[in-house]
This record gives sequence, C-alpha cells and structure tokens, in this order.
Amino acid sequence: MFSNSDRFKESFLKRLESMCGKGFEETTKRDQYLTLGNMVREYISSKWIETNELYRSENKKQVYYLSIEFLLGRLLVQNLLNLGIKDVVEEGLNDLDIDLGDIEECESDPALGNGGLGRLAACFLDSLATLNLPGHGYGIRYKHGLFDQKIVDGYQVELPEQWLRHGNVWEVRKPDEAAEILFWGKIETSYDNNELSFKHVGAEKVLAVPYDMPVVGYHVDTVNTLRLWNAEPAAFAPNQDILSYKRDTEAITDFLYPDDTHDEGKILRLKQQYFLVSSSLQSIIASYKKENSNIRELHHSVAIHINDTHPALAVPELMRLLMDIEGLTWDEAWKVTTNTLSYTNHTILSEALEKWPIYLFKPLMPRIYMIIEEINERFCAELWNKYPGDWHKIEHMAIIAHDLVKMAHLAIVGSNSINGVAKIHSDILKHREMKSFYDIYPTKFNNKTNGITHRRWLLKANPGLTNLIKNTIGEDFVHQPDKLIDLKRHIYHPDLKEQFANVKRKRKEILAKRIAEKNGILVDIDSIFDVQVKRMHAYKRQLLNVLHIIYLYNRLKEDVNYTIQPRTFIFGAKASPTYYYAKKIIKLIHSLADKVNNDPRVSKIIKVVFMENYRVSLAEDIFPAADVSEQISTASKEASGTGNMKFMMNGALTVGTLDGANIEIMEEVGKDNIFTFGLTAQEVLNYEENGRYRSMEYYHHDLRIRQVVDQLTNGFFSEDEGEFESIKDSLLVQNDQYFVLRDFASYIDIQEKVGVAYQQRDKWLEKALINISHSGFFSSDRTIQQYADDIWKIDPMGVRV
Ligand code: 26Y
Repeated sequence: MFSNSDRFKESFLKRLESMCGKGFEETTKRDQYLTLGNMVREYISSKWIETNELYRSENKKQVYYLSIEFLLGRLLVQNLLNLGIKDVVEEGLNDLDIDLGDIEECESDPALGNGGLGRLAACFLDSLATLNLPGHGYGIRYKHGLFDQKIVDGYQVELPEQWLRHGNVWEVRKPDEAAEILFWGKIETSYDNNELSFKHVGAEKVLAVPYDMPVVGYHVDTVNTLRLWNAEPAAFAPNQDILSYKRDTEAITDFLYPDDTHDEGKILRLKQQYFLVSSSLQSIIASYKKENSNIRELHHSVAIHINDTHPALAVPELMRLLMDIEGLTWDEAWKVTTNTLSYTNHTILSEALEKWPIYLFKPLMPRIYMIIEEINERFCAELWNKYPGDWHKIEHMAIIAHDLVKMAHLAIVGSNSINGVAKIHSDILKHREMKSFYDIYPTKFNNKTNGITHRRWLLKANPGLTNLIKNTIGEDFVHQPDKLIDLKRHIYHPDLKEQFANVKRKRKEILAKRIAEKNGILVDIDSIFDVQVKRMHAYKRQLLNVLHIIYLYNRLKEDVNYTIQPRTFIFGAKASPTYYYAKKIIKLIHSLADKVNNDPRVSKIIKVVFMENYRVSLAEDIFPAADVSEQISTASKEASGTGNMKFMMNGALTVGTLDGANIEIMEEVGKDNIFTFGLTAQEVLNYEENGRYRSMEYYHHDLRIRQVVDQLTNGFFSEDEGEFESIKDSLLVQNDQYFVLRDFASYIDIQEKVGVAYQQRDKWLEKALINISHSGFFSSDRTIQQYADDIWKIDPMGVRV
C-alpha cells in the first residue's frame, strides 16, 4: 500500500471512508491523521512480528533499558521517514491537496519525560533499532505526561497534559502479559526442609498491563519494542472498598512527576518506581524462560540498564525474583544480579540524589527492604575488611544510613558498570562525588558521552539542511553520521555558504511566523537568533542571560550612538510547579520582554521572546532557526547537556561554559568555532570548598553589575518593586550559589565578540558549517555502539559471533 503514491492514495481513500463512515470531503484532519496512523502501524506490524521471531530463534543477548521517562515526541513523520515511505505518502497526500505537516499537527506530542534524561532515552531507542541491536525500552504509560504550560500575565500556569485524549494509534494493549505487583502487607518467614521461605501476606495487589509501542529502525527491518506499563486494579479482595482501591491503583500511572531536580519524598513516586521495576523484571524473566532453562545464566542472554537511580530497585527486585521465585541461593542470585545490571548517573546535584526514608520504604515494600538490609550488611562487612575501624568511611558509603536508603549507593553496589554522560562528568564522579566507590571498584566506572539521533534532529527537523548536505557530500552521512566531516572540505565554497545561509534564513522565517502568531511580536530575520531552551533551573543560569539583556538595554538607552548587531533573544522553559525561584525567572523574562519590546528605539535593535510550552515538537522548529546556542550553566553542574548537540548539528554557534559536553564540542570544532567563557569546573569546585566567593564584592566593584541588579527592585520593571526581590536576594544575600555575578563580566565580553563575529558574515557561515561537520561525533549511534560494546556486550542481529 506504500509502494507508490497512486497505490497509497487509493488505499488511503478507501480506508479513510471505511474507518470514518463519511465521504472524503467530509473528513477532518484528525480523521486523516488516524487513518494514516493506522495504515502505518499495520505496515510496521509484519516487521515487528518478524523481528520478535528473529529474537526468539537466534536467542542472542538482549538489552532492556529501564527508564522512568521516555520523551518520545511525535511519531508519525519519524516513522514514515524511518520506514522510507515519507516521500510516497507526502506525494500521494499532495495529490489530494492534503499537507502532511497539517496532519502531523493532529498528533499529540507524548511528553512522558521532563527533559534531558527522558529525551536521551528516546534517542537511544531510535539508535538501538537503527543499529539492528536487540534492545527494548521499559517505562510507564502515564495518563498525563509533563504538564502543558500556559503563560498568564507573565506567570506560568500548568494544565494537565492529555496525550491519550484521542487514543494512541501506536500502542497495542497486551492484557495476557500483565504482571502482578504487591505493595504493603507483611512477610511471614518460615523454615522448612532446611530452607527459609518468605510469604508476602495481606498485600495490596496491582495489575501492570503492558502497552507495546513499535520502535522502527531507520531503513532497516528491525522493529524493537517500547513497553509501557499501565496500573489497573487486580482481582478485588472483599475487605477493600472497591472505589478507593480502584482510585489508588490507577493513581500509580496517572501522571509524570514534573520535577527533575528536587527529590521529593512522595510515596506515589516510590510506588511508580517499584511498579516499573517489578513488572519489567517479571516480563524479562518470563520471556527469557521461554527460550532458556537455566536461570543461573540469565546474564549471558540479558543485560538490564537502569537510567539514573529511579529504577535502582531493580537490584533488590531481581534478587527477590531469583531467590524467592526461582529458588537460587543468595550468592547465586547476587552473581546473576550484578552481572546483569548496569547504571547511568545523570547528575551530581545533591538535591537530585534520591534518598528514601525507611518509614516510607519499609511498610510499602517489606520484602524488598529486607533484601536491601542484607545487601547493605554484606557490603558494610566488605568495607570493614578493607578499612578496618574506619566507621566514618563505612557510614558515608553505606546503602542505608541515618534512616535513609541511598539509591545511588544501591545502584553502584548492585551493578557491573557505572557511567557518567560526558567526560568531565565521569571524571567528577570518579575523582570527587563517588570517589570512595571508585577506589574500591575502579573498573566499574566509565564514560559514555551522550548523543542525539540525527534522524530526528537533522533529517526530520531540518530537511532543507539535510538536502543541502546530501547535495554536497552525498548520502553516506545518513547512515554514518561521522561522515558529516566530509563537509569540511567544502566549507570555503561560496556556493555552499550561500545555500546554507538561505536554509537558515528560511527556518528563521518559519520561526518568526510562529512567534508573530503566538506572541504577537515581529522579529527581525536579519537579527541574531540567540536561543536558550531547556528546563528552567538556577544552575542553568537563564538569569545570566537576562542580566546581559538588561545590560544591553541600558547601554542602548544611555548612548544613542551605541550600535550592535541586532539580536532576538528567544527563551523556552518549563519550571517545576513547586519551584518558586524558577517561576520568578519566567515572570522576569516576560517583564523584560515588555520593557524591551515596547521601547520604540531599543526594540529595533533587540527583542525578547518567551515561547510558551517548550516541548519536542516546538524544539523541532527552534533548533534549525538558531544562530546562537546558549549553554551557560555553572561549570561542573550540567552533567552533559544534549540541546547543545542539537544546536550544533543545525549550524548554531555555542556560547558556553566549560561544562558537560560543551568541552567535547570545543575539542571537536576547535576554540575558534565556539565562544567559551567563565569559571572552569575546577575553579567552581575550589570556591565551593574554600568558601572565598563574595558576590557582594562583584556587586560593589562593577558598576554594570550594580546597575542591572538594582534594576530588579527599583521600579525599572512595571511590576511592583517586591516582585523580583527574591532574585536579587539570591544574588546578594544568599551569596549567589551559581556564580552568576562572578561570570557576568566574562559573559558580557564574549557576547560582544559574538555580535562582532556575526557581522563577518562569511567567517560566521564557515564556523557554522564547521560545527555541522563535527556534529557526527554527537550522534547517539556512536553512544549506543559504545554502550553495546563496553557495557552490554550485545551484537547486532545478523552478525554471527
Ligand atoms: C529524582 C527526581 C527529582 C529526578 C527526576 C528526573 C531527578 C532527575 C531527573 C532528570 C534528570 C535529567 O534530565 N538530567 C539530565 O540528563 C541529561 C541526559 O544525560 C544530561 O544531558 C543533563 O545534563 C542532565 O541534567
């Protein structure tokens, strides 16, 4: 049905009418979306079945990626592209006067993640399938993903996200493969036939029902699976109130927690974590046992990856299943568990490290708690042998201490591999944050610098640039993104530069149109599109960006002869609903936008735009249009960043600190093709250790700083003068934890250089093209190949070992 556009058109029309029960002219865009979606799903299903059959018959090692978040984004067009049928479909639809882009707008944008960690998981799935690697995702089918953001009078308001409102054409419910999860109750220990056994009594049962989604590889036959679990009531026990039982059960998968930085000790979140882990492990073991008889060899056929500590309960849960259900001894089970599991750390921010109070943990998961206690005791005994008498060290490294379960320690002790997500981040883990663990397990620690899938962030998001690259260097880069480096030989050709400038300009026009529609702001296409899009957080320092804009405003007001390259400052960010400071910064950006955009003279030179509801689908319009990428976190705080890579791949130049993957971007493109500034990670860590930073000194000694900081509370903004006092306090009274004022001067300097560099048009275009040429390293195909080789030890299908 997709072999040529006429065939497609014919089946599409037939299907449309039979599905919707109306004539073509009467059908809506949504009817058309649903019809096309169903046709594509059907087309995928034969490949999906074949892939699963191949996995069964070849019985090779498979990896399961456990993640509390998968930030997928829309799937229709990506699936068409990966299946190689996008052109056929687009052509057929055009004949019917239908625009594929309009149909795509009917698809909801599944936001089952907060930001970087969840989007990384989605990129990884795409790479696994494309590399023909047997790898699957396990996650939660949240009824409501990350909230929708509305801006009302400059303030963020959250609305429930409703991605399932019109159904989900990609999922298949598999009630026969449901798993049972037990919460609460008691453990009865008995001793018969020389064996201890544990019975979980009085537990509340929850049913985990899988919904499978196909993960289509690019131009290959592999279709892997993303299995999302839905919580439903199990068989009803007579002493329960059925309504409250139903409500409590379904609540487990009701919504995604919207905070990616503050560990909230909420019992529902702990329930989500155990729900994900227990159902996934049960399903993995069941499918292993279909083809294999010896559970003691599980780790020969299965690798299980835990994405941050959220699924770290996989350690005790796998132990439980192996001992209590499969009958292994502790030592046998421990060997299998540690050989099966691996763990990625995504943050060193202490607020984000999960620690669960025993009083919440133990009653909810009594058997799991027993097992963790035993793991902890054995681990502490090992430490005692190594460091006799060093109680301080043992207490510091223990899994349970001060009535808390430390999830990172559990993950480290129970895994065979621990990786950071960029070189500097992995080094900080080894030599500082987790040094004591590195000392005892030096070979477990490794780095896997993050990557992004160029299939979404270049081929799908930027077809114009994709075609230009194809016409210049051929199509090899499509399958081997490191071939993008071939572009480097062509960057001095004036034709290429002009064509790139045209592509960029077209994308800026598209974004400008969207801004005009949504924000009512007319922006100058010739201005620098200077973009900061990411979650709102103090450590990411959107405030530094804002202070720079206020400074520019002041200069432009004070000196009518001051001329700069015009700039449009574009922001996009969601704040966690309970994060007071982050919400204030959103309001501040809006107040600043009002001030700047309404000044008749200044607004001709600079403009400020906040784009509401930043999400994957909006990002696909933003990255291609950007000239400048703001990656300005306090050095040492951003583990990697991945937006930085998406900008680079689309030919934006980075203004960045020496943090996360920015450092590796600099190593790739060379110092002349990136704008770095600010304290190094070492300098930040030194300040934090010696306590010698005094933000007040910078306030007093730099007039520019004093002026912009004072403007937060002196009536400069039309809001009442107390509105932004807390922000000023964070900088002065609280001594500026993220070194905004310390890096201010250096940021102003580099931004001035950016403005000048942009005016050397030819050189700028060369730099942009150099960035694109070197972006191949940041493909998630490279990252996934490294995970497959070094951590999971899995091979692609069709390759014999
Ligand atoms: C415990 C809970 C509050 C929590 C929930 C979500 C904690 C963390 C998260 C998500 C963290 C996250 O997204 N981290 C980001 O991971 C990216 C992928 O590795 C990195 O590029 C980015 O630097 C890091 O902040």
